[in-house]
Amino acid sequence: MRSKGKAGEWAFLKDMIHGADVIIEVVDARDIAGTRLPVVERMAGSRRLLMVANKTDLLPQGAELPRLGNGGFTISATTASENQRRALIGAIKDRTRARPARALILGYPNVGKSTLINMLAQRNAARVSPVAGTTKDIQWVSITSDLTVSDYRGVYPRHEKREELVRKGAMDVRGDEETHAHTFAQRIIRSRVLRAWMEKEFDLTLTGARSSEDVLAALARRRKLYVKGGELNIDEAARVLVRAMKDAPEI
Ligand SMILES: Nc1nc2c(ncn2[C@@H]2O[C@H](COP(=O)(O)OP(=O)(O)O)[C@@H](O)[C@H]2O)c(=O)[nH]1
Ligand SMILES: [Mg+2]
Repeated sequence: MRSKGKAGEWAFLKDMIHGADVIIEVVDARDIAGTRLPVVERMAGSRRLLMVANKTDLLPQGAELPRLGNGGFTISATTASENQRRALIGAIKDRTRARPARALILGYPNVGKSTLINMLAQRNAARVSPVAGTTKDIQWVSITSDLTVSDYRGVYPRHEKREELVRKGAMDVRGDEETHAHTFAQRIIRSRVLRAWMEKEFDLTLTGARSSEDVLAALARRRKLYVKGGELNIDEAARVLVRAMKDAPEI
């Protein structure tokens, strides 16, 4: 487990987990297996653990909601109804008899932990940002008179590969968009779902696109992105694609 490589961080988290009544593990509904935190799950124990799969609104149209075991919850923090909000509060409180209950929210960077808290609290209590690594310290937010939830920075397994973190939206790639845009463009070529998404998102056609260069060139052409002298501005196309990636139907 790591976050900014700070020594003692893991020991701190362990204490936090032991002190909390409920552990809410937020995962990305588009890649549940890839955004789980097995170490946290083990430390929390199944009785206190509530898995919440967020961003269901980004799943491909017509896709079935993932089925989670052990009373897990699927939600879109940005579009949840009042009924869903109440149901989630109920599910959290069902995990403990303690009143007030203290729930600790943990998950990868950018899965929507802060957004989820703001939705529950019905106010902007936690800072939300598309940039991974925005929530720095632990922050307790009161949801109801008998439920308090904590916001914390994103965590992930220590040995996780950088490309995997990028794929999961857990790492800030500003300044290095081109490399990542090429990787993503290659996935677009291979995935029918991503290809259809990109064609619709940017109103273009990828018929005949065989390489990541073709994909970025198609985007540059469609957006009329040129450098001086009339060549396509692939750098800018890469930045546009990277910005759009976080809302793709597959990660
Ligand atoms: N489409 C969509 N975006 C979301 C959802 N929840 C959060 N986001 C976005 O994901 C990004 C990261 O959210 P944030 O709450 O800061 O994530 P955190 O790092 O886990 O606290 C922001 O751009 C949010 O607007 C959701 O349910 N659906
Ligand atoms: Mg946050």
